Amino acid sequence: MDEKNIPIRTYQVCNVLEPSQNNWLRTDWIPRSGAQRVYVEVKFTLRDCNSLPGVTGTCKETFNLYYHESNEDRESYIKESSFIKVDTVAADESFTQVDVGDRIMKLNTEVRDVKVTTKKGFYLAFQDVGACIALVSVRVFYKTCPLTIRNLATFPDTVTGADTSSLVEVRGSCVNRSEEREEPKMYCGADGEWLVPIGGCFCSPGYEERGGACKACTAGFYKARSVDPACAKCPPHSYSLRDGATVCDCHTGYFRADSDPASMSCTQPPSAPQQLISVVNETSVVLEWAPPRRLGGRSDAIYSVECLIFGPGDRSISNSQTCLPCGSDVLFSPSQLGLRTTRVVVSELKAHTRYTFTVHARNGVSRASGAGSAPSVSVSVTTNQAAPSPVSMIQVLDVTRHSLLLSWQQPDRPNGVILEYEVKFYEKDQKERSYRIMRTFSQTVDVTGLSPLTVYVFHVRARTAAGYGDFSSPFEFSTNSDPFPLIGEGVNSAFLLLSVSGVGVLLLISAAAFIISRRRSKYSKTKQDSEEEKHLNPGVKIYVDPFTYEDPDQAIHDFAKEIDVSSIHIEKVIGMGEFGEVCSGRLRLQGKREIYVAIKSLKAGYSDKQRRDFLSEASIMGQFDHPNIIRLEGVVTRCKPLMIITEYMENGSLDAFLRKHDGQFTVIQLVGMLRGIASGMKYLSDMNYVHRDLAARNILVNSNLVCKVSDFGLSRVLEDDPEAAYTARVGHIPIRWTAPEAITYRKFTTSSDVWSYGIVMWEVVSYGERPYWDMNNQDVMKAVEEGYRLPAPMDCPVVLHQLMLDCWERERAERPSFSQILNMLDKLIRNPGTLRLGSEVCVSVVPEACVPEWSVYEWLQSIGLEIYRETFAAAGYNNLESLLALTHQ
Ligand code: ACK
Repeated sequence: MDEKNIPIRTYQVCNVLEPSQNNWLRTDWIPRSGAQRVYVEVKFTLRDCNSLPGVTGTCKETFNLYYHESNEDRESYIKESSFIKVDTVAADESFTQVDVGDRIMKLNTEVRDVKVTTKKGFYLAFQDVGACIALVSVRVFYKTCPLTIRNLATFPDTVTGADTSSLVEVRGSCVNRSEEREEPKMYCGADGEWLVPIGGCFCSPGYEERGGACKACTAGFYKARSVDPACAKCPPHSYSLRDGATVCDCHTGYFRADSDPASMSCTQPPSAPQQLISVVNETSVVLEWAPPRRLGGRSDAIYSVECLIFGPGDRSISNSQTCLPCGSDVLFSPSQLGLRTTRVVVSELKAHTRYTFTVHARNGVSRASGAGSAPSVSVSVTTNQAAPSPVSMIQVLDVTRHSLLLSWQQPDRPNGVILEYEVKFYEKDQKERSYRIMRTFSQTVDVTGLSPLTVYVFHVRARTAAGYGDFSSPFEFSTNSDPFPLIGEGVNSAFLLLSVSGVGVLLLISAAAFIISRRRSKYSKTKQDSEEEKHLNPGVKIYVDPFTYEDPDQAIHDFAKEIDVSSIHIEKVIGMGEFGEVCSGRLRLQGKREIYVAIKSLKAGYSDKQRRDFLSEASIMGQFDHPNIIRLEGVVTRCKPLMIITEYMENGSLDAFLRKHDGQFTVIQLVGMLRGIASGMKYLSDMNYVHRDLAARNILVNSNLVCKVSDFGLSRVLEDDPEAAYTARVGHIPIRWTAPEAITYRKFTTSSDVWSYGIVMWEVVSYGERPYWDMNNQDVMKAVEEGYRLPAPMDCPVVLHQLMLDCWERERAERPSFSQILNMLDKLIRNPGTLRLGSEVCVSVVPEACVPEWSVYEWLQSIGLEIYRETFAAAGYNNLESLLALTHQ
């Protein structure tokens, strides 16, 4: 009968009075159906040996669970020795049979899991060694991560991996009507939970996400690109009649340019420009107009100016005039086509000539509209009489000691018949104080009566009926001085020499100035950097980088005590460090009691650099003095091997220690460890020391569970940490402990140490689990970059996980300081109620922000000491405040 007196069938055995029991019960063959780890849930009842009258030491209160993997589904006999033991199962609740009618029966449920990977199936067996036990039910199951859709990718029902920490990497496939944004990936955790979604899909154009699927945009809506988040209403003057539109069609009379985005309204070509006016200035015309009345809903109207010239037409018809496009010599400023302004200056026109200018307006949809010529407005003008344009070029044809023969071209725009040219010239030295004028009908002039070896300046201008044009720009020529027949040659050689050397000197001066200015700016930057970085705090000790010492031995001398090797007694090797063995032993210094120490030694055959790196750890450690920082006892440098002696930490490194004691500590104890680490880190950060490799493996634990930060070698981040991964940009970095900015651009700060501290918190609460499990470094970096953060470990209070998440803020300025973390942990320790699983508590790193209600009894209960309730009450400890006064004694 069960607890409710309902009959149940059981397998039972109760040979408690007979010694040497070995009774076996075996299941049929169980196919494993692809499972790699199966769970066995056993329900059973067990009699309390003490309640059985007359039993001796032979009575047991446990049974053993075994399994045997096999491909045979009908093995008739399996040897005992072929079974592998899963566990010895004890009851949480045993029962005492008071008497037959009034018994208190307790049903136990125990679950064990076992890896089954080698054969098609397995048998389970139960071994009784003398208990009084009834097996009520056995349920065998395995776990899967159920089919799910994440980021629009479908992930199939996936059987979990073989090990409790294994993650099965699963690639998702994009749901219907979607396309890959970045390869969708997730991990199936051992508990059947999906973890770390990376990448995903976008709904295709014409579709949007609704309820994890891609649904077509309805009529009147559209989606042009897969990256667009959702369907949007058709923009003005457009429509969509069918579902799944990727673009909306334009209403009649409205258009879309090729370059218009689908989100833009449909538009129209512009109407004609308005109010065209012209102002003639001799042979130039200024045209100005107003923009079209209708711009068609666009702002990209441009204008072009068409120019027609009226000329004498067919000579056989009197007075006939033809109209032709203007020649390419007409200038338009700023341009003739593609004008965005409403003003243009047309110059270089012929004098006394009739022109028609037509200004056309177009916009982005003028071509799409298919309309022939663009709407326009025209004006006709006749240019005025105008003087000839200046002569553009004067050449010298012949030179003598007293004459220069010059020639030039007719001006580009004579604007009429040229009646004569006027030549003005003067000696260059004289400037225009005295000049001479010569006039000529031809385009050459022989200028005589000049002085030898003299530079003259010439200007030429033309005259028509409309008067003189402007003078040409100045042209300089020199007369000869025999025996130097060529103009200019030799004249400037001295000057040239001077200039060359002058330029040389100038270059030298500027180069020197440049170098000096660079040096100065670098100096000032260095100065600024160092000032900024150190924000020196008077009275606070600042860590000194031993690598700033020219002589490393001086640094060691300043920060570490030399120990005589005879006072060290090495006992055994406890591990391997980067530089050699790590041993434990004893140290007896004169006048002090003997203490246990750890001894790191530098193996023989080291290089100078190795020696320096090895001793740098001692030079750093020797500067610290804090209960949560590993203490340096001293160094041996006067004889070989070189040694670094530190205090001995009985429990070794924290990660291994926690793995060894999985699940054995209370939350308060774990928080106590974290508090110690935070306190050590606060001390380091106050000293301006950035650790760079904070991880549980670099924390040591002593026999009192006190955690101390260790591993201070400067080179260690780059070399000796087995976790340090090589990345192309940044060298060796322990990726899963390091803040993104430190990975990406080597920005190592106290805030990046805070990030690592968050990872250490996660390691501690999960009893040494590997952060991000067996994901590879690339995936870890990608996931973190995409905002993924480690989930709360099993049984992790919400407050602690929130604190981890705060440490993993992307913006480093948003992360808490070690001092805030320390405050927070202190508060949690003082108010253990906040550490209840999933409790709705105020989560804050700001001191005094939250103080939950919690009784002394609840506190005692949470640490398993509720039996002392009365004792506490009797001693007057009635509220949590009063507990603060408690000492160890
Ligand atoms: O995990 P462990 O036992 O703790 O193995 C490593 C090994 O030496 C190589 O570093 C141990 N170790 C290092 N320093 C100390 C120390 N001060 N006290 C105890 N063990 C230490 C560490």
